[in-house]
This record gives sequence, structure tokens and C-alpha cells, in this order.
Amino acid sequence: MFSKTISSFALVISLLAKSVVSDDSVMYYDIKNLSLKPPYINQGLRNVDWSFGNSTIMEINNYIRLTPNLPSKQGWLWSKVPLISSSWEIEFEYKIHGKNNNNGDGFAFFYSKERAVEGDAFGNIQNFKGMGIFFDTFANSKHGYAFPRISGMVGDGQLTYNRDNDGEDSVIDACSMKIRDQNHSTKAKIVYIKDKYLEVSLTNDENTEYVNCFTINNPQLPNSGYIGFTASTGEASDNHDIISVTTKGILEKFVGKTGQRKMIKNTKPALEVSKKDTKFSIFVIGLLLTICGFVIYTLKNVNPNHKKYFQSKSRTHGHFN
Ligand SMILES: *[C@@H]1O[C@H](CO)[C@@H](O)[C@H](O)[C@H]1NC(C)=O
Ligand SMILES: *[C@@H]1O[C@H](CO)[C@@H](O)[C@H](O)[C@H]1NC(C)=O
Ligand SMILES: *[C@@H]1O[C@H](CO)[C@@H](O)[C@H](O)[C@H]1NC(C)=O
Ligand SMILES: [Ca+2]
Repeated sequence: MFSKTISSFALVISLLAKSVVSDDSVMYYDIKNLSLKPPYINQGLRNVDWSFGNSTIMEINNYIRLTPNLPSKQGWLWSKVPLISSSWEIEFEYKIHGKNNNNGDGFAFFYSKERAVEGDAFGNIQNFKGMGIFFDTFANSKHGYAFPRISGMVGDGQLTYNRDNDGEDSVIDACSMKIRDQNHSTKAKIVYIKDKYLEVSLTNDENTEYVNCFTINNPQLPNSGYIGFTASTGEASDNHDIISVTTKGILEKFVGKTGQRKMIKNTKPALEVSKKDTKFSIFVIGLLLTICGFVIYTLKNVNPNHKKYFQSKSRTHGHFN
């Protein structure tokens, strides 16, 4: 009995220790003014955090359509507030659809110093300062890979996206994936950990859970940037819709005397987890203390005859079996 109690205490102590250590992992926090979901309005009939322009329309409760399925259109959706977190995660749902054979050109996601300046990079300026991810559905020149092509570029204000060769001069990494006319929702998740990496993952009909498209090692991004979505059509066209955007800041806990960072990927918010653990541990300790107290009291104060009585009683009632 006594050794069992000791081992229970050891278990509780190790549980407690674990919940303290988990404080050193990542923590997410929602950034509401950089997120967007139906009905897309947050003050009267307006949205004070985002604006859109040119051919883009907002269909309350349904989608923000960057371009309609018509030739020679371009449109944009930009945050009015810059993202200032050093590390972040942006997840968005989009839909490219048209049911036509001549489809294009695609849309792009941006994290950049500029906002709402129109140009030839899917409706955005080509020499932006920041990061662009292109969802290119139309091959403007011949390549050894399939389209749609999802590619990443980091711009410094000089480097220029070249539409004629689908950005081949400036692309850092890319993947090919079916993202048009899908039956399941198409989503993208971009995780940026400052000084470490930027990772792009996608879903489609084939992959209803996120799969990695590409990871860029330690990209040099500006310390803050606006979040934007732009799209364009030419002779080829599609509906390019944004359904929702969820932006989260990521906090990393600094641990150790050397100030080294410790990162645990894909964990839940550490504070929530540890709070729960701690509450649970306190409950278990309380319970164990009560049980121990009762056992010690029973052993000390109850004579052997009473003990027998307790045992037989519990047996006849069968409560403890
Ligand atoms: C946007 O939200 C973030 C985090 O919630 C906050 O730090 C920032 O000040 C907000 N910006 C504006 C302009 O409201
Ligand atoms: C709106 O888009 C069209 C192409 O569809 C473009 O020619 C025009 O310059 C854009 N308007 C503005 C104000 O940039
Ligand atoms: C999507 O659904 C349509 C209609 O049910 C079907 O014809 C098509 O094959 C489906 N596409 C995929 C990729 O499953
Ligand atoms: Ca293209």
C-alpha cells in the first residue's frame, strides 16, 4: 500500500513537471483585424480592416470574388492593418472555378510593404517588397512541370516578377497541384518562423489534410507587411474567390540561460495545455492526499475485527468490485 502511494506521488510530480516544461513550446494568438470570414462586415455594412478594388466584388455570406470568370479582369483584396508579429501563421480558403477549358491566370497571396498597387503580377506590382505566393493556373511559356503551379518569391523592391515565363527568374521553390474545380475545399496554410523557415501547405480533393508544397529556409522578409490577395484573367479566365482568412501570431518562449530558442512544431497553445494539466494535477494530489489520510486513519484506528467487517460489507454490497 505504502509503496503504491509513493509511486502515485511520483507520477503526479512527473505530471506537474511535464506541464511546466510544456510552457517552453509555441503559443498562438488570434489576430482578428487580419482575419476575414463571412459575412465579411464588421461595422455597419463595411469592413474596417480590409478593402478591395477594381473588379473585386463581395458577396456577403459567400465569397469575395477577386475576378469573375470573364476576360481581362483584375482585382484585389488588402488588409488595411499591417501584420507586425515576427512569426505568424496564415490559413485561407479559396476557390478557383470556371468549368471552361481556357482557364487562367490565377491569383496570388502577398505579405508586403506596399498595398493595393496594381500591376502585372496577378494584378499586383511586380517588384513588391516582401513575399508573394502565386497560384498560377495558366502556363504562359513551356516548362517541364504541370500547371496549376504554386510558387514562392521573395522580393526586395528590385526583383521583378515576369509574367511571360511564369516567374521562372524569381521563383525560390514551387509545387504542382490540382487546385481548380475541386469538390473539397481548397485551403492554404503559410507558417513563417522568423530566422527559421516559411512553409506552404495545401489541401485539395486528393489531399483533404494539409500536404507540404514547399519550405523556404530562413527567407528575409520585412518586419511588417500588409496581407493581400490579387487575381487576374486574360484571354483565359476563372472565378477567383477568397472564402476566409485566419491570421495568428506565434510566440516562442525563450528558454535556457544562453537565450536559445526551443521550438516545438504543431503543438497546441502551451498555456491552455499547461493550465489544464496543472488543474488536473492539483485535483489528483488533493484526491491522493484524501485517500492517504483515510487509509492511515483506518489502519491506525480500526481494529482487525472492524477491518473484517468493512471487507465483508463491501463484498456483500458489491460496490467496489
Ligand atoms: C490589430 O490586432 C493586433 C493584435 O490583436 C494589435 O496588436 C494591433 O494593434 C491591431 N491593429 C490595429 C490597427 O487595430
Ligand atoms: C482595373 O483593371 C483593368 C484590367 O482589368 C486595368 O486595365 C485598370 O488599369 C485597372 N484599374 C486601375 C484603377 O488600376
Ligand atoms: C466532383 O463532383 C462531380 C459531380 O459530382 C464529379 O463529376 C467529379 O468527378 C468530381 N471530381 C472529383 C475530382 O472528384
Ligand atoms: Ca502564368
